[in-house]
Amino acid sequence: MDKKYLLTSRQMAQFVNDGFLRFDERVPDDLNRAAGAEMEQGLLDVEPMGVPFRNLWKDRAIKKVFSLPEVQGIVHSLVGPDPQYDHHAVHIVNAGHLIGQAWHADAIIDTRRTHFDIQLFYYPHDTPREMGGTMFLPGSHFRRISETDIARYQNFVGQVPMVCKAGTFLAVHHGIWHCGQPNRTDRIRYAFKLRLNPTVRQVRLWNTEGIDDPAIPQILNSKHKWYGNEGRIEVVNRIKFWRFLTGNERFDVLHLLSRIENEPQRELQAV
Ligand SMILES: O=C(O)CCC(=O)C(=O)O
Ligand SMILES: [Fe+2]
Repeated sequence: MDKKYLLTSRQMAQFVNDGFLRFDERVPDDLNRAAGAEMEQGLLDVEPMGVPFRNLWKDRAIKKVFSLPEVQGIVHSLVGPDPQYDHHAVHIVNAGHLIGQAWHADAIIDTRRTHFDIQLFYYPHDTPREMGGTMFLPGSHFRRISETDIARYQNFVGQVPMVCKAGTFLAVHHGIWHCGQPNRTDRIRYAFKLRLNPTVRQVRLWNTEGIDDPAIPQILNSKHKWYGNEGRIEVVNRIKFWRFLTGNERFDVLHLLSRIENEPQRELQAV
């Protein structure tokens, strides 16, 4: 894998913070059209969970999308070089469908704290706001919920609708909260979601040149507004995740984790 396609340490830190990374207009138009046609025509069958992703959809345009060097570099950086197919879905929101989907996280019956799957969301055509887009909540991925536990919420400060041009995709942590938005246009909206499982330990899989960049603790300490008073808990979650990703068990930000790890065992005797 050519290093230039791998994520940088700053991008990884941003992924740790937000639970996703966004890549705008990366897929060429002819491929967008061909992949979009495969979605419209229902040509992309569900495959058995756990098969190597490399073996799937060999003659399909969608496979060409996921074989673009940049996409491969992103996948490699997050789940390694040879991930497993978990499932995919072609998300279809009909023209004039005015009901928003409930906030949820996908397929979470999951007690893992550090190991993670990714979901790639790919938008083959322009998705203006009136078409909805998928709404995402940055920084929600550590708050593990079971499917639609959060469905009673409507809007969050800092939520981000995927308003984008054709050929845009996101790489998302599996815990992220999201929901499909109403489609007020007279065109059907398509979005493709692919979930991949790692087959290797997710440690230093990206371009780690900038791993000691002093900007990283600052990135990891930036809070999302919707956290309210609980911002520091999320920074602790990020520190733990960064330790897992880097293998550096001493990494800390503002002494937050080393303070709570301080449990001295030495007993002094009164004289
Ligand atoms: O339609 C969308 O943009 C998202 C749909 C979704 O998240 C789902 O059905 O699980
Ligand atoms: Fe979903």
